[in-house]
Amino acid sequence: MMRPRRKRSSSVHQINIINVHAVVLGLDGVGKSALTVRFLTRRFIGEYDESLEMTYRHHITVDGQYVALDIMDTAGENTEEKMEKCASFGNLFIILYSITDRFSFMEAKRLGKYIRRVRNNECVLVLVGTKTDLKHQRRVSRNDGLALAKEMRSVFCEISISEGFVETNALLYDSLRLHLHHKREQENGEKEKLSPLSRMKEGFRGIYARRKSCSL
Ligand SMILES: Nc1nc2c(ncn2[C@@H]2O[C@H](COP(=O)(O)OP(=O)(O)OP(=O)(O)O)[C@@H](O)[C@H]2O)c(=O)[nH]1
Ligand SMILES: [Mg+2]
Repeated sequence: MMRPRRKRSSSVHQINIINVHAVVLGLDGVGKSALTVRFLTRRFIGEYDESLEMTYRHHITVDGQYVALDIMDTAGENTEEKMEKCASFGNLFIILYSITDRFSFMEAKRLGKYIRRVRNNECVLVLVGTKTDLKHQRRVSRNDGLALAKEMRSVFCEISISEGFVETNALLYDSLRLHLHHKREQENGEKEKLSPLSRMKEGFRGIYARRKSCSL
């Protein structure tokens, strides 16, 4: 005898997954592929045969939140066309320079400014100085890095991808945490804009503004 079908309960547990599109940017040789591979496999691989652009999908849990991370390891010259594509794909941008290479720092500045101009506040920027193990070849000071991060409204850290497994891993988690926090803030901002309370607040602001202008 066939069993009667059970009605689906409306309280079926749904897993909430957030999609994150991360883009790793920077001049040739700063460690974009090394960082991406570290994120994905926890290993450091010294050399990569080709300078190919690759996007990987990785599932990860951050503070109990499921995240489907698409991470784009960019390669080649940072042309206007490529930058446009990256800017529209990503919502989390990890911009690398090598602390041993002043030129790569200037490129990081150009890339960061471009992303901020195109995406304004819709995204999170993370500025990363790599190769801190090469202390004696340092050409970019930590203060320069901090100042640039401030200018492009990003967070900042310096790491060695080759030696610092823990710090590289922490960078990934902290970047995702920051992204989730930013997303929540933006959503709350949107909600507040639409809520009756915020409309009331707008009303009050209008009254105060008018009063102020009257008293002038
Ligand atoms: N000492 C040291 N070497 C590193 C570090 N990160 C990457 N490298 C080396 O730097 C070189 C370039 O690293 P990649 O990861 O290929 O750099 P990339 O930015 O992907 O370069 P392109 O794909 O050519 O744009 C490789 O020889 C890496 O082994 C680091 O933290 N310390
Ligand atoms: Mg590469």
